[in-house]
Amino acid sequence: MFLAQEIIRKKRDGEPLSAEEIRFFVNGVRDNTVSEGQIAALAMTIYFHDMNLQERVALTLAIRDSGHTLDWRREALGGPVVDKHSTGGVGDVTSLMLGPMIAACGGFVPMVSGRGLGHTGGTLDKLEVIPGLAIFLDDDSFRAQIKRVGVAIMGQTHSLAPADKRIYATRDITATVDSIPLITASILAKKLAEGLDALVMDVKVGSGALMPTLAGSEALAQAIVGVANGAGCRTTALLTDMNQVLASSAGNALEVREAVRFLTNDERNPRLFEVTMALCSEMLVTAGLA
Ligand code: IUR
Repeated sequence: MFLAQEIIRKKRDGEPLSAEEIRFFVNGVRDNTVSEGQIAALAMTIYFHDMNLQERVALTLAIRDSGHTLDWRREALGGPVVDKHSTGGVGDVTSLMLGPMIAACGGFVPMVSGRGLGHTGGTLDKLEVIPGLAIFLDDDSFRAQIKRVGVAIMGQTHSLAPADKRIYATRDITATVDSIPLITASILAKKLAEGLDALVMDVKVGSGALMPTLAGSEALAQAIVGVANGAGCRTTALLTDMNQVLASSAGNALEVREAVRFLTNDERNPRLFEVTMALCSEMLVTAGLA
């Protein structure tokens, strides 16, 4: 048994936290026994003191395990479960091509996607423009679609990494969003809940990126690769340019149309083609399909 304020004090005084302390705090976030003020205090002390690799892995796994996680063993899929995640860009519609491309190569892509953050659109926002498309699937339909066609993209349900929602909401109003250990845990907790064998991160670099400097993007990419592999998921990252719009279009409906035109070979913007092919080959290699 721990006390949230003692965990905050320990981190405030520069001592690393144990996996048990981190899990206790994160479960308290989920169960509402840890207050918003306590989340804010711990986030701020992590912002200033950083976290070592063990703490980062423990934070990621504790947030992942705060909710429902997917396990594909009983589906006997016969191929690796792999996903790609981008830190967000303008005209970044690569997920809509990579899902079917990887499925066509024998991989299985259970993509749980989010909405846009800041000026970037999320995959969910894009899919929502297709009239009648169900963007929230129940567990059985999601599994059945993965088994049948190899790819499914859906929105994050309340049961996926629920502690992340409260932590992110508190970071957003306390100037603690831009902390590498907190960003890493937030992104990876949700991705690792998909039960992946392999993950490729597309970390954007440039004026339109989450991390505006090259050094910041490199540090984030290295943090994500280190933590994800430490958590048992084979992971690599590419740094890709976000000084310009990635596609020929920007805007949810236009980008979905461009993705379809890309897949049917009617129009392939060279920049979008280069990034999509680079991510696709990285996914195939990381997942062991090539
Ligand atoms: N995306 C996330 O899922 N979490 C974060 O903290 C950020 C981006 I910043």
